[in-house]
Amino acid sequence: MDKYKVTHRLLRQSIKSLVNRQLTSNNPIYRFISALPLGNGGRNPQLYRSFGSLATKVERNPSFSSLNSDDLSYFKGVLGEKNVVQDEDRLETANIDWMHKYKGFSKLLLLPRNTEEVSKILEYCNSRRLAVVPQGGNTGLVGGSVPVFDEVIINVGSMNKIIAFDKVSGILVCEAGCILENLISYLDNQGFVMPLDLGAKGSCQIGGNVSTNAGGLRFVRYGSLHGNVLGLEAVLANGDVLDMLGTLRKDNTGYDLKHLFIGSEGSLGIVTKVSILTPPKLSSVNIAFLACEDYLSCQKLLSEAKRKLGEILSAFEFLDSHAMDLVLNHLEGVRNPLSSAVHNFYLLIETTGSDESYDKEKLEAFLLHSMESGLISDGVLAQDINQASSFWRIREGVPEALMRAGPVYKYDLSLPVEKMYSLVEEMRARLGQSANVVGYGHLGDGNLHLNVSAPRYDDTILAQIEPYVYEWTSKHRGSISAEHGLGLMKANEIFYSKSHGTVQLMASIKKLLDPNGILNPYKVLPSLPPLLQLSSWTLFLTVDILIIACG
Ligand code: FAD
Ligand code: 2HG
Ligand code: ZN
Repeated sequence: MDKYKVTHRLLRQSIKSLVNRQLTSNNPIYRFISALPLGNGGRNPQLYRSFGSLATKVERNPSFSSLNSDDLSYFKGVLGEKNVVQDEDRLETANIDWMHKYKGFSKLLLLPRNTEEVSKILEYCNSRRLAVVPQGGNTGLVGGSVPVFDEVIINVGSMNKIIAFDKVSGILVCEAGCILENLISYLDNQGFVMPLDLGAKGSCQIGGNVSTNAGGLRFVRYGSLHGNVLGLEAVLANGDVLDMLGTLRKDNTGYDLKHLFIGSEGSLGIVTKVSILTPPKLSSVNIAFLACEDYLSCQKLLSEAKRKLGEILSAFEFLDSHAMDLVLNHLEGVRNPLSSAVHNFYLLIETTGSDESYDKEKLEAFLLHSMESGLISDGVLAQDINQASSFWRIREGVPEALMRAGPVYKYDLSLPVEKMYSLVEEMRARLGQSANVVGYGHLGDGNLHLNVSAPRYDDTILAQIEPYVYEWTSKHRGSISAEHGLGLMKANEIFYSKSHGTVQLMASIKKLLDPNGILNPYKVLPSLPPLLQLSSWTLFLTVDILIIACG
């Protein structure tokens, strides 16, 4: 018994000295790894350093193979020459994320056309220990959609068929490569709406949306994809096809495993088909663009809107004056629909209902009352569809405007609404003139998009932001990822929002479904030094079980 205790202590010490060299002690990954039982590694590391996070330093896992000519022949045999892409220009695009912040070095992009092909290539990659990164529209904002090193990129964009649509139930079944905007148009023609809408709709794929559990602009009305996705088909790392493509609203036959794939960012399998519940399109949509002078008024307006607009409220979005300035300065053809006076906050409120005169009356009465009580300082109601889209363009255009402004540090936080904007103000005070701190987001869902627009990517600025933002969020019991996921950027920060026990269980699930860790490595779960990656989770459990067994 004592022998085991001593061994365990020695192992812990060796791990600690290893980890100490790599991480600082105030980093939660340090605190986690220091509890692990065995360590070595860090030999001849191929290091990856991104600007996304101080802690984003990872090494290529040496257990992964490198591509060879036999691999290429195999893929060409399965997919055909033209779906095995080695063209440098196309690879360049697929290796870089939307923000141009994360860059990988993949030499291969595979374009399967059906589930069987996905299954064959994954089975092969698994047997050869070739790491892969599933990629959709590559609009992800956390570095999850691009390779870190030389992972093979798999994009199901050619799988873009609508399989079925039931006009009675509103259930849509489609392939994972369908572009979100195409689904929105298809449903519109059928008299239905997609429960998900977001600024990247022109490029993102439904498989990518499901894999990130994207939230978007109508979450306040239709809720999460965990509720709207009724079923899916996914291919596991070993090539097994999991058919969970149900179209039932109610099904309590045991564990509902589709949820594992919603929001797991390609780390557990490749989503190939999806079934989604879509609500009917209602005839009356109204949109107001409003100004508030302080954040408290925005909050009060939100609680009033929930109470007074209740069942017709379909969006409640906000942006501060910094976000508005960026949009006005960087996007062509965008103008402020309100009088030229500068306001501190802008809100976009949308209602969707079935009775035109009743809905409009309701919204107008709400706005009038809010104006009289001083919550709103100015406002305008869209008179036609063009005006409505110009209001949406302002809100949806903020990420693009930020991109055009230059380097940006993005934080996507869930926070209690009353606390949310204090973080933006504190960041402004911390950073002074060195950066432009911008706050906007889905106020109705308690989701802040804190963006720091800087003249350049700079470790000094980053050190002012992180870990402060994460600690602040954790202190207020928020989430460090409301809707964008963890990707590479926040894999090592997971402990700010999840307990050690939860992360261990997540890692066990990963190990079970993807024992060789080939699916989107270095993302979502914290990365460990190479030898730890090999077997740490099993060892962790084994040694702890031994200790428990030996008292
Ligand atoms: P990608 O970016 O290609 O991939 C994202 C992740 O999903 C990666 O980890 C990837 O490995 C994985 N993945 C992709 N396809 C599959 C698949 N078939 N199977 C398994 N894994 C897969 N997000 C929001 O939540 N709300 C918003 O309002 C919002 N607005 C945005 C606005 C803009 C302008 C931009 C650029 C991004 C926005 N995003 C938003 C972020 C982004 O998450 C979404 O755009 C979208 O969900 C990503 O889909 P994608 O097809 O581009 O996936
Ligand atoms: C949005 O709501 C997106 O516009 C992007 O989620 C947020 O750019 C961001 O930080
Ligand atoms: Zn968002």
